[in-house]
Amino acid sequence: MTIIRQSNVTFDRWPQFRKAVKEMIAKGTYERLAQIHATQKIEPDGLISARHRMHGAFHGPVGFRRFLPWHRAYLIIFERELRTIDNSLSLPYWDWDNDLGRLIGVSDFSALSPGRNLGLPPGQRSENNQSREWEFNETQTMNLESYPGEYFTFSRILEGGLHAIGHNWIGGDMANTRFSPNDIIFWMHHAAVDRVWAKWQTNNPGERAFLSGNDARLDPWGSQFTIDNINDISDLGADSYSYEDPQRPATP
Ligand SMILES: [Cu+2]
Repeated sequence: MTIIRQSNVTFDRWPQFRKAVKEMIAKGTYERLAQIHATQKIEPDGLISARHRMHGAFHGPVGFRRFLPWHRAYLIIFERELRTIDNSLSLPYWDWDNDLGRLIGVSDFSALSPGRNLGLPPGQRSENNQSREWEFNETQTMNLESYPGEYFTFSRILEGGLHAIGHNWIGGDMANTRFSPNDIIFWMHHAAVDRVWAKWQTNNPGERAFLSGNDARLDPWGSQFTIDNINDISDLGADSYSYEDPQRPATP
């Protein structure tokens, strides 16, 4: 396995990463990928929703089950593009707990997004008390990694909790359910979510998304990914990857 996803705090290839993303933007690849998340369709009941049903918040139970595998495939497609340009690259993850709102490596880099509306890093006070405060905490992340329950509940807690918190704390396009991938931090935030899932999977080897038929199709990628192979990040052939652990305080 050659692909190791590092924390944004320790990632050592920012210049190469920026260059590759700029190239993706220039070629139109970045926009094409971002559009996949934004595409909508009209449901039989007349509601407009995301074509790929990848969020529980909008698609109920099926969405909660598709959320993690669908975004895992989406990140792999993004990482493949990066590596086509420079195969020394991998996607860093936003190390919520060590980064502490500093956005190391990505603070002044927003890809297609016009801007962010950031919340306050820990310990900073707003004068008018109206800014959103930093909401991540390490204990929450670690508790989720070792969450003892089943997949559905785990996924629901992860999507509605840490995942939603990150989108909203960054604000701007990131807080938009369609256009969030316009901001480069989208990919790193979702890698952080994916890392928590990967960690949880090693603790709960029997737990699966339990999707079948059309619900299990990770569209629009045809049969490239199936629920079975996407479950194991070390068994994805040339796309196999692993996560470098975040730095954690030593347990006494
Ligand atoms: Cu998201």
